[in-house]
Amino acid sequence: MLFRIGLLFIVAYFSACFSEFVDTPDKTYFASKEELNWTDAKNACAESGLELVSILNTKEQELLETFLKEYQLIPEYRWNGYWLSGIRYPNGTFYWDTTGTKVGEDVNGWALGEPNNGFKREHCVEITLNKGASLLAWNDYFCVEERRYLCQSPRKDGPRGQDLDDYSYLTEKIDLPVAKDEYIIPLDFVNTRVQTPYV
Ligand SMILES: [Ca+2]
Repeated sequence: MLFRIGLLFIVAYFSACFSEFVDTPDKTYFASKEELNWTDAKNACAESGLELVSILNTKEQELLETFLKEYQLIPEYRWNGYWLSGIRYPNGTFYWDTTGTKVGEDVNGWALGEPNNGFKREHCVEITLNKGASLLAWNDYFCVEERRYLCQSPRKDGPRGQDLDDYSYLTEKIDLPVAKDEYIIPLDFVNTRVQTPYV
């Protein structure tokens, strides 16, 4: 009896941990159902014993794309992408937060014209449609925006990144031009997409 109760508890615990992810048999990649800002997404992965996805080489880019295609998780439109672990460090260079390696060192997945650091505030890396095409690509974007996110099982070997002392610079309040309580982001990527106000 105690064994059964213990088993039920364990199942319930892990079900709760992974309930925020799309139910797929994949043991490497996990796609969230919810949308969070980048820092919250990083923490959400960690709370489930996972880490935000980093892409270190062409094979990993292909594996991730295969996962998204296989489970029909490809973004339907440009603004429906996923956070990855890449961030612009205070020194201006992009690193994969989870491995501490430079973004784009062995595989260049940036969309055409990216990273463009719009308003000098696009510090986080997302993977989404490449300017409306069916191809997936990376884009730097505002970390305060809420996105779905991709976690992966922690790497068993390879480089490990160290957490920064302070991630708050990523999600600091952004003062953008305001029009009727809405922000207009005049990026060539989006032209006149209407944003909800940052808070
Ligand atoms: Ca960008």
